[in-house]
Amino acid sequence: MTPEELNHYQEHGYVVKRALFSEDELQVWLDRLGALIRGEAPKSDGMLIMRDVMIAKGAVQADSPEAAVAKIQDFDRDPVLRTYTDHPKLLAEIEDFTGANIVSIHNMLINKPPGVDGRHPLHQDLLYFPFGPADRIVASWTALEPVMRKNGCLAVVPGSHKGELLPHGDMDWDYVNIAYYGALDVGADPDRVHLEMEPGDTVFFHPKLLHGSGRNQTKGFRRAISSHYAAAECVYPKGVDQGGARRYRLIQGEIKRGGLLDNATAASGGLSG
Ligand SMILES: O=C(O)CCC(=O)C(=O)O
Repeated sequence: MTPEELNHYQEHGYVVKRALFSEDELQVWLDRLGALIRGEAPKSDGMLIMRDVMIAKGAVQADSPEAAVAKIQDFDRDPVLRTYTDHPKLLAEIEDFTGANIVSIHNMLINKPPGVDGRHPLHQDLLYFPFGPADRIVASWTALEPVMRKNGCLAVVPGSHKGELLPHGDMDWDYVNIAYYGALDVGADPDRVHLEMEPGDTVFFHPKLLHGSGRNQTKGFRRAISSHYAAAECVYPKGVDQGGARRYRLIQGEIKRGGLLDNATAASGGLSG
């Protein structure tokens, strides 16, 4: 990151790097997404292929297997998709936020098919990461195809990362996908910026940044690939359940005593020495 990009991130809670990946690089992940949905590639351990709620409830009929899927969660053990999470071009940027010891904590492909509601309410990802400091956690989100307002691009509330983690809950909408919780008390219409992006553009954002996405009103998909990273130095507050950390993986650097992965391995003896 340049000093200007880091300033932008610190001030607004996000920064977009244009054309970080080429279309050839993206095609490998798009092909794998299709193969997984069609059952032509094996689901890796822990992977969840999540159907859209409107399809699952029979409110809309999908005209292809692809059109039924909202997202694929937790692809960290998929040998093809994890080349995104582990990509040296990404890690070079991620290191500016986490430092040298980088842990993979979550990843997903968002498919956003046409014909369903598919909105994601404004929320803060820190809800899913009960450890800190929050400033040492960061998301990458890469457009796999053109992403614009019409197909439900990301919307962010600049500066919201400077506030607290808000209470979250269920939205009062007819159809909301499982675990798409929304931040409560955000006000009727907070000032949002819509992040229109070309394939390969990548946004990095803070876990307290309020963000969400609109409905896909086109006939195509709006696909993106995303990973979350944390510094191995991150710690859980006393008494917080650390069960989720069992799935975390060190990508670069070393496990730190008392940090994320040391706690996760505590049951099997923790770190030696
Ligand atoms: O890509 C999107 O539509 C939003 C994804 C997101 O924010 C999430 O799944 O937490």
